[in-house]
Amino acid sequence: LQKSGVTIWLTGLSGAGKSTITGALEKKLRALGSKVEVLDGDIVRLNLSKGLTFSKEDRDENIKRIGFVSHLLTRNGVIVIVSAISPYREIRDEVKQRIGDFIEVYVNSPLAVCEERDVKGLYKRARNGEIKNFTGIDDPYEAPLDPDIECRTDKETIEESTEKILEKLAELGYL
Ligand code: GGZ
Repeated sequence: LQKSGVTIWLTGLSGAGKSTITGALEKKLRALGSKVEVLDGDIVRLNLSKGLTFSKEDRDENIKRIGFVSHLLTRNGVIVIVSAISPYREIRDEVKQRIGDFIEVYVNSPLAVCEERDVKGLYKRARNGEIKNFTGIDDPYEAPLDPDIECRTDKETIEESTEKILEKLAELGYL
């Protein structure tokens, strides 16, 4: 019997740790023999969503496209890991309804911590005004009200965050 696919959707600020958790989770799932695909916002924006800006309209369009592809994969038994800021609640909820087999993970680290890490130097540039509409600085982030999982990446390790997601997958029968 083929197991049902599922979309694991990681939402959170830039620098919160979405990509890091995604990488660790992908590795674990592959080791377990699962079929996995990753849709990472900054890579999707080089391909599927090339040319889209960071306006609300374009962010929503980006999320719709990612949601569409995730749906196709999910219904074919793939475990899809999405890593995208996806700052707007309404479009996240819409995608969740559409896909059904969906686990929302709030990758939550305080803005101050993300800004302190500033892995790519983007927060500094946003503070300087070199980048406009940067999430958390001069653009909104609407946190999930009732996520399936919350990872406090400022307080827990990558391993702990990854384990929580794996446990949830097992609990819901996706593993
Ligand atoms: C937020 C931005 C912006 C602005 C460029 N706001 O941490 P990163 O660098 O590597 O990933 C972020 C990525 C955000 O793309 P998403 O597709 O995840 O966003 S959304 O879901 O809102 O469509 C960040 C970089 O692009 N980046 N400019 N203004 N992040």
